[in-house]
Amino acid sequence: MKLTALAAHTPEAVRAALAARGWDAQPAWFAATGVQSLVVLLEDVAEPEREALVRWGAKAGADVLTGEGWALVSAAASRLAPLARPDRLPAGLENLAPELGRFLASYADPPRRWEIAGRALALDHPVLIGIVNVTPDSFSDGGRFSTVERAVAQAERLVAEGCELLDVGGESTRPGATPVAPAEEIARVAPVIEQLVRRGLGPVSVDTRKAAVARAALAAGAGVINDVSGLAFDPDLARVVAEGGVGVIVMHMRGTPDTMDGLAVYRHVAAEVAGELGAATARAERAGVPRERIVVDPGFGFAKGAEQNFRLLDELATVVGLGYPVAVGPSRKRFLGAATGRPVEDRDRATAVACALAWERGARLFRVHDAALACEALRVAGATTGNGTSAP
Ligand code: PMM
Repeated sequence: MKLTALAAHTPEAVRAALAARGWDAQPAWFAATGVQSLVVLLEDVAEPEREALVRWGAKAGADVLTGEGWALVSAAASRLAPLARPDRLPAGLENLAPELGRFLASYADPPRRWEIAGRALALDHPVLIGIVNVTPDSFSDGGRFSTVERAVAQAERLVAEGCELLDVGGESTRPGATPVAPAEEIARVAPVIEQLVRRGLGPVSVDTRKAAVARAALAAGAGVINDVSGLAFDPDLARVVAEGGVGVIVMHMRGTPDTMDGLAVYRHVAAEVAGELGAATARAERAGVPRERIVVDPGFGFAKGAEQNFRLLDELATVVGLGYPVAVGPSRKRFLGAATGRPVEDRDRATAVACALAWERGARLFRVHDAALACEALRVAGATTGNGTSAP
């Protein structure tokens, strides 16, 4: 007998092994995702549910680690699947089926498109979002592109380097930045968005927390709202997204740029960020935003210290498990400086590496200042790991 240890971090190795032995594409993919080992953390577990889980685990051959109110369940996807089926659920676990069913469905068939205004962006390859900041005080390129002409020139360069979406922002969200009145923010972003759309340099997203600014940006032709507050800052913003029929990036943060650094306290950063993002997407869906229009973003650097950002990058698959496409924005941020010792103007290589790692863990969209380096890194990452793209 000859033994080969297969790479098990994605279904790819098993799919390829079966395909090489004559299996058709579809059954090979389903079998490969089925044998993939998954670990789910269950919280708010009542005592009878915990007992039912332990009994099920012993019978099904799954590992169940539990404490008061929680359980970690580790098993192959195919073994977990019956727990998501109301007709095959063991008694006492009825509350588990809907959430687990949703997770398993998006795990086996991750979102392949993101619906934005009037079109969709395909997510079978890394999608670069180019940053066009029109703020006088943004932390990395503050002031350099503050006129419309300069913003357009920067946008042209970003598109030439491979960006598929341009993110225009008129308010810096770095810690301690001066808040900008809506009228001033509109005066900064609307003319730029109008010019970009007129020149066919789009689609365009607007980086704002405010409903009034979002409305003006949509009128100017924006197709996406990127809200760093995760629809928490302005209660009207979710409705503007829903009524505008546009895409939305729901980012995780806590507090406001002024207070966020003091709120970077987590017991388990990836699980808490995913939980809070789940609450934010529920806000969006309650306001009438269809699931297909929502992208989530863990918000690197927002209410997170360096170590927490790296933990989150490593455990990004936890955020991917929410079932929405994931965007990341590590570009030039402080945590990359903490690891490399490089100043803000020399962090594009570190950004490119962070993007490649994020792709490997399931991120699909990458918000960057310098597109050329990130694009190169993501081409290599994309060619190496399909991350679900080999699904038939
Ligand atoms: N970071 C910044 C601003 N907007 N939006 C999303 N979706 N994700 C981010 O990580 C993010 C963002 C801060 O960086 P900047 O001042 O360079 O734009």
